[in-house]
Formats: sequence, structure tokens, C-alpha cells
Amino acid sequence: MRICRYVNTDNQVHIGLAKDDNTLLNLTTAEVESITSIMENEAPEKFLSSLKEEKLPEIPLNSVNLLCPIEMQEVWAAGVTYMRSKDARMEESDFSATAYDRVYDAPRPEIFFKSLPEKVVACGDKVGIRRDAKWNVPEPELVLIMNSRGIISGYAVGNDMSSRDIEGENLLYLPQAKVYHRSCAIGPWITVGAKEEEARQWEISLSIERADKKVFEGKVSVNQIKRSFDELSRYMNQSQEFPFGSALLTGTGIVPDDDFTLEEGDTISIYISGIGCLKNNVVLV
Ligand code: DO4
Ligand code: MG
Repeated sequence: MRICRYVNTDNQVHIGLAKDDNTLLNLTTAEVESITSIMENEAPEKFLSSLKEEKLPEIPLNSVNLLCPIEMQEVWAAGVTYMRSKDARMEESDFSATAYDRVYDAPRPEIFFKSLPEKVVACGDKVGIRRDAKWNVPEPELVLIMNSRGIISGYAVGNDMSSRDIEGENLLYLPQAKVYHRSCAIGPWITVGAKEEEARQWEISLSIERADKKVFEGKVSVNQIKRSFDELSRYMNQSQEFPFGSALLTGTGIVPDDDFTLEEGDTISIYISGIGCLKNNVVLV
């Protein structure tokens, strides 16, 4: 089941439930005012199924503008959760290689702050590359959407935009490589009701186009994530309080070759089979 935030011709924000691939049900008319309230429900899937039975107004999906599904959730990201990511970081920096090697096998995962909710870019909006960086890449990642009790209640597609030269120069520069204007995109909606076993069957694919030509393509199975989702959510919520829940990007398993860097105007498409496609153009920031 997929839920989203959208605006249509009335310019009001609505919550939608996908009836099928082309149609949304307007949940705002059933007094559902936020994605957060659905995530907080004890049984979101059951709740949404009951709403599907009601006679709610139907809206063609292609007539609305989808907004970012993140409302008030802090956004964090896990790193070095795939072997490919560990190898790429170790190559990018002799200086920090041991840290990446160690964290891959350590009981405590790498988890870092990524974005305030209001700064997350929606599907169709522009993601940024830093003008003081020379080596910029997208990181296509599955996003766990957790409620205030730390329960994973949904999944989305995420892009953890990164400046690899800044990160590689010194590990202490990681926040600058990861957190800047337009550095995080999440969308296009939230898939509710899938268990971890099902989500692990999904495939993540990344394609980058430049002037209508494909300049990079790659894919990875979610099942290659080294850590369980429970493990990630446990560390994320340990000694923390997220009154509105949180979102956690789960790390990248696709890293373009070392001679690849993003350019302004590129189009990044990230597809996760159980969710959908997050598409953004690149702008210099
Ligand atoms: O430590 C660097 C960041 C790792 C990361 O973002 C990833 O593996 O996806
Ligand atoms: Mg990442």
C-alpha cells in the first residue's frame, strides 16, 4: 500500500492513498491530516485497508504534484552497510581506510545526521552538488520510515548526495560532504505494510542521464545490506527521542566508477522495485 502527500489545483496539501497505479484516494476527506498520524497508528496497514473500503474521492495520479512524504521526521543515514560502499570508501582515502574497515564489522553501525525534514527535496525537485567539491555522486538508498516508538512502519526511496573528495580528504569533513543545501531527496511516496523479508527481495537501481544519454547505470539487491533493519532501528532509537518518528537512509550498495562525477543538469533516477522511482535533476549549490 502506498501513501503520499500531494497538492492539486486547489493548492491545498492532501494525504493520498494509491488505489491503483493511476489513481489516488483523497484521505484528507476521511480526516487523515498527516502521514505521521498514519505511521503512529498501531496497525497502519489495517487502518489503510479499512479506508480503501470507504467511498473516497478519486484523483488521477497524473493530475497532482507529489510533495516530499517527510513531514516532521528528522532524517538520518547509515553508512558502510554494503561491501561495495566499504571498498569504495577505503579506495577514496588511505587516511580513513581503517575506520571504514572497522565500522563494517563493528557491532555499532555508522549512523549520521543527514537532514532537517523541511530541507528534504521531493521527487521532481532539484538535488544539489557543492560548488567547492570536484567529485560528487548520488547514493541510492532504501529509507526506513519509523514512528515515535521506533517501529518501522514504511519505506521510501532516498538519495544521500555526497561529495567524495571532501569526505576522502578527512573523515572529520563528513558532515560537509553529506549535509548541505539540497543534499537529500526522499520520495515519491511511502510503501506501507511490507515486512523486512519482503523488502530484502527488492532491487535498487540507479541511472544517470546527461543530455539524454545514459552516463551511468547500476543495480543492487536490498538483501546485500549487511545489517538487519531491526539492528539499524535499534541503534537509531537508542538514547534518542523522535516525537514525530524518523527516517533512516540505509546506505548505498551502488557506487559509480572513480572517474565519474555528477554535473549540473544531470538527471538521477533511483528505482526500488517495491516502492517506485525517485527522479531529480542536479543543480550547482
Ligand atoms: O562514511 C561515509 C558515508 C557512507 C554512506 O553514506 C553509505 O555507505 O551510504
Ligand atoms: Mg550513503
